[in-house]
Amino acid sequence: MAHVSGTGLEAVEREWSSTSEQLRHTTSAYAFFAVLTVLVVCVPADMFATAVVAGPVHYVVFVGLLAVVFGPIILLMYRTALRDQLRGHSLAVSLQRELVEALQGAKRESSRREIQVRRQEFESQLANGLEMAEGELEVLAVVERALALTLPHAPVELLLADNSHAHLTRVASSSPTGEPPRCPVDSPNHCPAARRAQVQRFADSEELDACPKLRDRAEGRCSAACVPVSIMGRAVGVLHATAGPDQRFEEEKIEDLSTLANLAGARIGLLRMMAETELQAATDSLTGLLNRRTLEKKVHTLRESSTPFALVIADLDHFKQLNDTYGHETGDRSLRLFASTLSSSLRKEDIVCRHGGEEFAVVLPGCSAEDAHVSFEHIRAGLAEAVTKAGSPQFTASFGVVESSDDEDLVTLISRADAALFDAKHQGRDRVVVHDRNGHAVVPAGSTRTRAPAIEAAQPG
Ligand code: GH3
Ligand code: MG
Ligand code: MG
Repeated sequence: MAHVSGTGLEAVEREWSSTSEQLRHTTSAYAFFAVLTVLVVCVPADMFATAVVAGPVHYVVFVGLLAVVFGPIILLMYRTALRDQLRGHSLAVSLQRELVEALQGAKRESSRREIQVRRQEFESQLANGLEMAEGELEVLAVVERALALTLPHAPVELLLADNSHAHLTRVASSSPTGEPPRCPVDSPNHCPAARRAQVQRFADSEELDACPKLRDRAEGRCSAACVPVSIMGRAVGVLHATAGPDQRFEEEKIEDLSTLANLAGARIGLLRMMAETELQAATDSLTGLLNRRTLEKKVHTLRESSTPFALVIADLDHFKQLNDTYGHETGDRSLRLFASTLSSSLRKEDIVCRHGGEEFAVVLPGCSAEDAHVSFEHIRAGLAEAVTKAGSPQFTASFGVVESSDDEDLVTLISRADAALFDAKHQGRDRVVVHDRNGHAVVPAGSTRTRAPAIEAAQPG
């Protein structure tokens, strides 16, 4: 646009300078003509008038002669000057018009550049802020601040689906009144913006083609803009903003919301992917329990905080036989059942891990061996119930329990717990055996289970 105006301006300028040049030539020609006329016309006319009449009357003849000769010439010169003047005027007018247009074009261009610079600044600040956010909560805090910056005078919210992708919940909002728009949509499938993966603008909630979710709002009629949010290529949320029925959202604001939706969706997607990868690396795929490496890390953390703990090694009894009789898949199901029985029976802070094969390790922070014994007697009883309830082939488990001490590393502790487990197997399986740090079986107070004769014999006294 500015380029077109500039070209027009140049053409008019060229014409203007050629006209000025022409005017200069005309003026010089007129001057030359005047001198020539004086010499060629005035002198002979005076001589002629003096010759024809004497006395002062010869002036009348002289003037008459000049009028006859110069009348048409002056008229012609006047018309030429007038035409040049008109042409100059029209050129000046179009020059002025071109100038105004060029100025307007430049203004438009400069405001477009300003918007572009502001948007780039917003985008880079947002990307920076999101990049620093380490968890979804921090991402949502950045989103909330960005919403307040983008639409300081309108209520706006971010609705995001949970892990099942079925339910939308409000996870961030901003509003001048403190009241978010409260869109009643409950799932991405029921939101036109998320379903179509396209920005939706609604000028008035009462219009025929307005989103049904805009009707009957507490604040009455409204206009709205809904921007879909995609995470890992799937539209699972929406940025929803409302305003008065006669107030349309500027295109620039909608572009900012789209930028926010894109960057926040990408960041949340990345964080979810990283969490998933970390989870995969930390857990066992069959049972979902922590793996041995994670157990080692967690025990290391306990050691750093000098927290005492009980360690239990559990092993399914005659599991090979169960596999051989019912097949590997039934075996896998039994492993999952045992894992879920452990997890559901223990505290949140207990560390439950699949140690390998049909062997499990459990760390109970702050627990004595005696407490652990009580807990695992309950688990042993609970397992029988759970197996019956699940309709799986019956199986039992044996448990070896030890208590941590500051000077023993995890390997030593595990080998002590293994020894206790070995005793449990040796005594006939389906039982909990506690060992002290010397490797001696301990009968916890209140235990009703009788010890195996071999162990009884080994005990002093
Ligand atoms: P015990 O009571 O002495 O522990 O006897 P057991 O049969 O349980 O012990 P053994 O070490 O002889 O056999 C362990 C079996 O566990 C052998 C193996 O096939 C089975 N097993 C190990 N990992 C898995 C698994 O991931 N899935 C299934 N289905 N079976 C497994
Ligand atoms: Mg076994
Ligand atoms: Mg085993």
